[in-house]
Amino acid sequence: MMKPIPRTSVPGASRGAPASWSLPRALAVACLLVTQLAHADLKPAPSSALPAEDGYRLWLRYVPVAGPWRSRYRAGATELVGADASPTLRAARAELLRGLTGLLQLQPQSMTSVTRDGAIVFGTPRSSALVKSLPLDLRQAGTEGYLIRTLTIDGHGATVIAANTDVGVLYGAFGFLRLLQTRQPIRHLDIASSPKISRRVLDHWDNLNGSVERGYAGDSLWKWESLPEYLSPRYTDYARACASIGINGAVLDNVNASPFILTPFYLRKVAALAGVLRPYGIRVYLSVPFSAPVSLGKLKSADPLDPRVQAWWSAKVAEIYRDIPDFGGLLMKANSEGQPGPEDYGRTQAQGANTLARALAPHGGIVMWRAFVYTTAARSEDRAKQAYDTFKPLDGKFADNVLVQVKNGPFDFQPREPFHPLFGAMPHTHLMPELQITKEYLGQRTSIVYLGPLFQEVLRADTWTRGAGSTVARVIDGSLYGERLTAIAGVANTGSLRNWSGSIFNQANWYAFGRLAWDPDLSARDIAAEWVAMTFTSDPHFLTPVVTMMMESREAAVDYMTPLGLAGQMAAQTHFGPAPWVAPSAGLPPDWSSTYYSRADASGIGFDRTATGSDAVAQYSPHLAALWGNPATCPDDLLLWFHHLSWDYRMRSGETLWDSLVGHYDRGVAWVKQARATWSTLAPYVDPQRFQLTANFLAIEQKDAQWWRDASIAYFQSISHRPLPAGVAAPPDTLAHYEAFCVPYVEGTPAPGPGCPPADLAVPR
Ligand code: GCW
Repeated sequence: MMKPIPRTSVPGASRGAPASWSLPRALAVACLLVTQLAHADLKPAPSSALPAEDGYRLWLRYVPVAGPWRSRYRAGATELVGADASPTLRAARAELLRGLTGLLQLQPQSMTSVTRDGAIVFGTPRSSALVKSLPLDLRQAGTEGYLIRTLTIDGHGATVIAANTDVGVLYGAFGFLRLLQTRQPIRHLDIASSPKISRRVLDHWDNLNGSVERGYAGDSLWKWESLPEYLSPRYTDYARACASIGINGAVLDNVNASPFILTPFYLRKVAALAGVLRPYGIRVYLSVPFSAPVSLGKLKSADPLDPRVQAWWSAKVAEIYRDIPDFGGLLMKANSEGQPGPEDYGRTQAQGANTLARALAPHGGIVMWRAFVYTTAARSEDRAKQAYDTFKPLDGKFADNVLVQVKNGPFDFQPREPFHPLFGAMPHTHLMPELQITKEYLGQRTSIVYLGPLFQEVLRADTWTRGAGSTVARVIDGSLYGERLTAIAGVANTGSLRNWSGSIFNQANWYAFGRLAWDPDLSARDIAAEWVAMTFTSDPHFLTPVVTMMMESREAAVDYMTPLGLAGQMAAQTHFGPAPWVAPSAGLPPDWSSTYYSRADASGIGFDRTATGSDAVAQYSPHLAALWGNPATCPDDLLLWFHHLSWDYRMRSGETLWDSLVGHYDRGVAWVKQARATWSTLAPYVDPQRFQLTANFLAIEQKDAQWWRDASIAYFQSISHRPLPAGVAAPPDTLAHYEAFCVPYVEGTPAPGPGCPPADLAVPR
C-alpha cells in the first residue's frame, strides 16, 4: 500500500518548508533526523560485506535506501509524469528512472497524467500542459534554475519539478535525487534554486596527444583517435556528472594550446563531443594559441590589429559555428610561459582579446582571456604584481563579450595565497575566477586535501573595494558592479582512470567546484556533507568524522608544506615534494626558484611586499593594504607573504617566528597521522576497494608530509641557525641528503625528461 501524501485542498498550498529552505540547511536537519529515526539504515556492515566499488559512479551511485526512508521515498515516487519533448527532457527522465530505481528498488511507472499519490511531475510550461496549468511562479527559476514543489494535482499529492527551460528540469531532476541521496524529507517541498553565475566551466588541460598537463588521473578523457565515429559512453557519464552539479561548459583542450585543434580534422571531433554534451546543457569551448593565424593561416603575423588577422579569426570562428551552433567561445593564454600574445606585436592584452571578441560576437560567443601573464617584456621585481600591473590600466577597454579570467591568487594555485588583487579592482571589466580543481601544488593524486575550504576562502574574501562586504563572490556574480556576463572556471581533475579523479576524495573537489559555481554562498562544510552522504553513506558515525577530516585537510597541507604565508617551495617542474633550497640558476627566470619566494636569509624569512619592499600590498584596497601591510595586524596565515621578519620576531602567540614555523610543520604531520588513524576505524562503513585505496593514499600522504617537514626544517635551520624548540625531533637526515633526493618523473608534468640532476637519488626515510 502506498502511503497517502498529506494534501491541501488548494493546489499549490502544500508548503512544508519555508521559501528560504536551502539544501545544506535541510541536509543538516536531515542528518539529525537520520540519527534519531533511521537506525535501521545505520547498522555498519563489515566492509567486506559491501560490494566492491571502483568509484566510477562518483556521487551518482543510487545504492538502495534501507530502513524507514525507503517506504517514505517509495510513497513519494510512484509514477513519472512528463513529456519527452527533447533530448534534455529524455535525459531528465532517464536520470530520474535510473536514480529512483536504484535508490528504491522499484521502478515508478511512466504516465501521461497524475493518477495517484506520489506522482513526480516534471517539465516546462512549454513541454507540458500540466506544468503550464500549475500555480507556480517560475520567475524564481530564471533561465537555468528550477522549482521543486509539493502540490495537489487532481486530488493527488505530487512532487513537481518545473523550470523555464529543459536544462532547468534536468538540474531539478538531479536536485530531487540529491534530496533522496542525502536522506532529506520529501513530503513538503518548496525549493527554488537557480545559479548565481551564468557560465560554470571546466577547463581541461588535456593535450591532443592524450596527456593531461597537471593531470593526476590517467590520460585524457577525450579519445581523439576514435572520434568522431566512436562516442564512448564515458562522455555521457561525464556529462551526467557535470550536469548533476550544474556545470554548463567545458574547455576541451589545454591552455598551452595546439593550433591543430582549429583544423577541420579536429573540429569534426570537437563537434561530435559537443553533440554528446549538448543534451546535458554543456557547451563546448576551445583553447587556442594566439599565433594560430600564422601557424595555421600562414599569415606573416598574428598582430591583432592587422585586418588580415582579424579576417582570419572571423572566418575560423564562423567555420566552428557552422558545425557547433551553440559553441561557447575561446580561452586564451597569451604572453605567459612562452606562449605568444599581443605584446609580441606591441599591442595590449585588451587589443588581443577584442580581436577574438569581434569574431565571436555575431555568434554569441565569448572570450575568456587569462590574466596569468608573466613573461611580459619588463619583468617586474615581484611576479605577484604582474597581472595587476598589466590588466588594471586596461579596465573598461575590453569588449562586452570578454571575460578576464583571473587565478584565485596573484601567483599560482599555491596551498595558500591572498586573493588576487584584480578582484574588485576592475569595475568596468567582466572578471571570472579560475580555481584549480586538480591539485598541482596540494598533493596531486594522493593527498586527501579537500579544496572546498580553499574555494570558500577565496569566494568569501572581502576585497573592500566598495566598503565592507565587497566579497570576491559579489564581484564575480555581478552583484557588486552589476555585470550581466558572469562566469567561473575550474581546472579539471578528470582523467581516464576508472575513478575519474585519481582518488575517491579528489572527486569531492570536482563536486565542490560545481556546487560553488552554482551558488558561491554555499558552505564548504555543507557541500562536504552532501558529497560524503552521496559518495559513501549518510550514517553520522561515518559522515561526521569524515567531514571534519575533509574540512581540516587543506590547512594540514598548508602546515606541512608552506605555513605562515610561504609559497613556491615545491620542486621545480613536477611541483611535487619540497625543494626550498632551489636558488635562481643561470638562464632561468629568478621567479622559477624557491629562494625567490621565501627570501630566507640570516636576518629572517618572508617576502617584503610592503612599501619598503615590492609594495604589492598597495594593489589591495587601502583598508586591506593597511591591515596586511603591518605585521602586527596581518593575519598569521599571510604573514610571510607580505613581510620579511626576523627569525626571532614575536608572534601573537608569544612564540618566536622560528618556533612557530617549526610547530606548523609538526602540526601538519601530526594531522595526517591522526587522519590515517581515524580512517582506519571507518572500514565497516566503506566497501573494501575504496577503503583500501584511501588508506593507502593516506599512508603515502603521511610519508610525504614527513618528507616536507624534515626537508623544510633541515633547510631553514641551516639558515636560521636557531635551535629546535624543546621536545621537537630533529630531521633524521642531513640537508645534503634531502637536497639530493628529487622525484624525477611525476604524472602530469608537462616537460618530458627528469626534473632532477642526474645524480644518485637518495631515498628519504
Ligand atoms: O600552474 C602553472 C602550471 C602550468 C600551467 C600554468 C598555467 C597550463 O605549472 O603547467 O600551464 O600554470 O596556468 O598556464
